Parts: sequence; C-alpha cells; structure tokens
Amino acid sequence: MFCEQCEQTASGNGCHQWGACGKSPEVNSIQDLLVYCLRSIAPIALKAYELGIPNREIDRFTCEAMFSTMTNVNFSTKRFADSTQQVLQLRKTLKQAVESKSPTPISWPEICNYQPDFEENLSEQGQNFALDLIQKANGNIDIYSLQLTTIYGIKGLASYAFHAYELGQEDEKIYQFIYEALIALDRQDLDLNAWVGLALKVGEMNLRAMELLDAGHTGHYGHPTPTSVPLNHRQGKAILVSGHDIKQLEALLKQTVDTGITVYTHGELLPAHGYPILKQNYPHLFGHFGTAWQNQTKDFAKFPGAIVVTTNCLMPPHETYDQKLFTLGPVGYPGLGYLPSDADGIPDFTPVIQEALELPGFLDDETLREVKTGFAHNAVLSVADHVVEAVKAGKIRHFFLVGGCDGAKPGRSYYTEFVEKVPQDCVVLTLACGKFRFFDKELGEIGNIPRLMDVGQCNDAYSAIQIALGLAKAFDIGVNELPLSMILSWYEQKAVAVLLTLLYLGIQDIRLGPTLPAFISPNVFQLLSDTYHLKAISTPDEDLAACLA
Ligand code: FSO
Ligand code: SF4
Repeated sequence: MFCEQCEQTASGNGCHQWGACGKSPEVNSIQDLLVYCLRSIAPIALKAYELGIPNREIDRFTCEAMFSTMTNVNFSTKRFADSTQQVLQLRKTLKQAVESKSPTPISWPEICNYQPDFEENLSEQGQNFALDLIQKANGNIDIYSLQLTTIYGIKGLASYAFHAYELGQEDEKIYQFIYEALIALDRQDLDLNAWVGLALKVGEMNLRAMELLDAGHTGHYGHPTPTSVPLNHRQGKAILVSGHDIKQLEALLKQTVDTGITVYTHGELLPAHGYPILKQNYPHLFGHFGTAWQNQTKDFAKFPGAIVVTTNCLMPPHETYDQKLFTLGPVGYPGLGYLPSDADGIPDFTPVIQEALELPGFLDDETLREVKTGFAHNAVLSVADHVVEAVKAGKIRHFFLVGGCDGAKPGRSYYTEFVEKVPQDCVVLTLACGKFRFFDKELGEIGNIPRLMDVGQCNDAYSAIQIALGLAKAFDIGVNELPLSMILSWYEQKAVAVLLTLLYLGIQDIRLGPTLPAFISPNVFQLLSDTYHLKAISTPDEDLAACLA
C-alpha cells in the first residue's frame, strides 16, 4: 500500500505496511480503486453537463464517495465494494443517456471504459492504481506533489459540498469543477504552472462550498450566538453524537424528543450548541462530553450511553464499546451498527435509542465547568466597532487565529503552549478540533471582548475568513495588513482544502504545523513560501516574537 494523505503518515513519508490511522492495505487499495472509478465517470458527467443532462445523483454520489475515502472516515471494504459497484452502474446509465443525446458519436477517453472484475478480489485490483499518478506525472516529483495536493483538496472540497447539499445548498459549478479536476489527473500535458493554478482553483471552489455550507447552517439553525456549554453531565439516559454533521444531530434530536434521553456533543459538534434554533427547540441537547478525536477510545469507553459518529474522525473501536457505537452517512467500520439513510438522507435512529435505553446512562448530576462557543462571523462582526476601537486605543495589540485539526503527535503541544504564551493584550480566535488543547482555558476579557473565541468547526473556516475580511473592511486596510496572524494545525484533507482557500485568497505568512505535508515536494514548498510566505511553525516563543514584531 501507499498513502500519504494525512499528517500522521508513517515516518513522515507514507504508510506502506499499514495505515497509522488503522487503515489496512486492503481498504487502502479498494479506496484507490473507488477513486479511479470516480475518475472514470468524470468525463461522462462533464459531457452530460455540456449536453444539458446533468445528473444530480451522480454529483452527490461523487462527493459522498470521495468523502468516504478521507482519513478516519470509513474502514469497510464491503462498503467500498458497494460504492464501486454503484459508480459503475451510474456510469453505464449516464453513458447511454449522453450517447443517445449527442449529435455525433463520442470517443471516450480510455479511462471511461475501465471495468474491474467483481468476481475477483477488488482490493488486489486497486493495487494497480497506487502508482498511477506518478506515471501520469512522468516521474516529475513536483507535478506529482501538485496532483496529490489537488486530489486531497478535492476530497476536502467534496466533504464540504456533501454537507452543503444535505442542507439544500448546491452550486453546479462545484460539481463541474470536481469533474474537471478528476479529468486533469488523467492528463500528461499540464505543466507545473497549470497544476499550481488547478490546486488554487480547488481553494476557490472550496470557498464557494464553505459559503454554501455556512448559508445552509445559518439558514436552518440561525446565526450562532455566544453560548455557554456545560462540560458536565446530568442524570439519565444518554446519547453522544460525534463528527461534524449538524443536520444529523438535529435529526437525532427530533427523534429523541420525549424519550427522556439527554443528548451530548462530542468533538467537532461542540459548536452546534451555538445555533439558536437547536437551543430553542431541543432542551435535551445538554452538554459536551470528552475532548479531541484522538482521545475517543478513552472517552467513548467511559460514556454510559449510545454513540453515533456522523463523520470523521473515527478510530478503530475497542471491543469494550463497539456494541454501543453506530455510524451513518459516509462513515463505516466493519462490525459496527450502520444506520442507512432514507431518501432525504435521514436515518432511523431507533437502534441507537434502544441501545441508549438499555445502557445505564449517568447516575448522578455533575457540576464541573463550562466553555463558550458561538463566536461565528455574525456574532463577532456585530461588535466590529468595539473591536476596532479597542485596537485603536491600544487595548488590543494583535489577533491570533490558532485553528485546525488535532492529532496524537507530541509536537502538537506547540499549540497549547502558544496560546498560553499569547500576551494579555492579544486575542485568540480558534476553530476546529485543535482547540481541545486549550478550549477550557480561562483567558479573560479585554473590555467586553473575550480573549478566547471559538469560531466553530473546521467546517466553519468560512466564518473565520469572513471575520478577517470584515475586520479588514472596518479598518479600511487589506487582510494582510491586519494585526492578525494565522497559526494553523493540519491533519486531514479538509485542512488541505482550507489551506488552498487561504492561499487562493492571497493570505500571507501562514504558519503551518505540526509538520509540513509529506506530499508537498521541496520545490513546491519553496514556491509557496516565495509567493505566500507560508512557513512551518518553529517554537511558540520564536513565532510569537516574529508575529508581534
Ligand atoms: Fe478534526 Fe478530524 Fe474537523 Fe478534521 S475531527 S481532524 S480537519 O477530521 O475535521 O477538525
Ligand atoms: Fe497513513 Fe494517513 Fe493514509 Fe491513514 S490516511 S494510511 S495514516 S497517510
């Protein structure tokens, strides 16, 4: 096997024997096979658009299938085999429809005719594609690096487009671009500049997908407002919901009204508490349990109720809790209960509810502490005037966006230390699961402005971008002239898409860690560093001094 799509890739240069995430070589190969089959449908889907016969089922399927191949999403060869079969069935039908409507005969690229043998082992057939891209790049390591950046960015973009369409927000331009990028992977005539342009275009399209997702969330659930979230529990039966999917959280909340069950969020669902409609309609959405995804084997084992994982990051479960753990949507693991969705994408949560009712739940009320969330763009920009005043009066010297993903590596303590060392006259904005390294710290306020503000999930990176653009407007300067530094941590492919968006927007001086992506070649990194002054993190002291200089 070969995979280097995430930050924890083995020895920093690729998982070869077994995934550090727990992915087996069989799963890795069948994921490669599925991605190849998605590439094989792309020219047909694009032609269909040209002929005015777009196919929304294929658009959505492509996004969900790409999402399922991201890190810590799905570990089930069976599910990948089913998806592969489905994509080829969809391809066959679409091809017929396109050919019958085309005024002239179509000569399809060879990839469109690729057919795996479903009677034989699919994982073995997937091994053929491990080296496909480096061959397409004619051994040029920099082009290969940009091909990988593009495909990983597309996975992140597809996951945002998936969440957006779940909430009724779609833009055909995104789907068409995904097909164009998948087709480009089959081309051998693109030079380095063309690949740089394509990677940045992923960033541009990802901005649009995140904008749609933001519109979906705020349209359904209102604009988040600053909200205190208990980190303690209350007596009674309990369900824990993990991942990022707020629509699925809402569906579960609906189905658990009047059951007496208390619902808790885990990981990236913490910011769900900030949405006014969820707060108003579902008082049994109570608190937040546990911390970052990489601590889930301990946190899930301790939770005395049923657990649903709606998206990444799922770790291979321990047998002490696997019977109470369920997955849905693109997520899967062999042996775990899977909740299939109905035509509206909503599962029947009855098995989860039954499991929760059978488990003991919490036996007492506990009073611990609270954290605040809900500082999304609307909330922060509504006080932009105060913020500008505080900066002009010298009360706020600098803003730091310390955001991104968490992971198990010891080097990630950089981010905790960084936040601890941020001077008293500076404000920290945060988002995504990296915040669990410091989310419960009491950093106090400057005037009425909290020194630590949780903007939301990684899926809310759009909100952080709007805050930066809004502040730049309020100060009447460019974003890069703001007293703002971005200190980012990355883990999986959504972070790749977000980074490409920030580069597309021309944001300079981003610091990235805990290590640089293995798939970025030294020349490509040099190019990004020359153009955008993208840099690797060093030490908290050095980086703070440089940002404040
Ligand atoms: Fe984290 Fe996982 Fe949100 Fe990622 S839970 S690491 S970037 O999948 O998605 O921040
Ligand atoms: Fe390795 Fe990450 Fe790929 Fe898993 S997703 S196999 S940890 S590079």
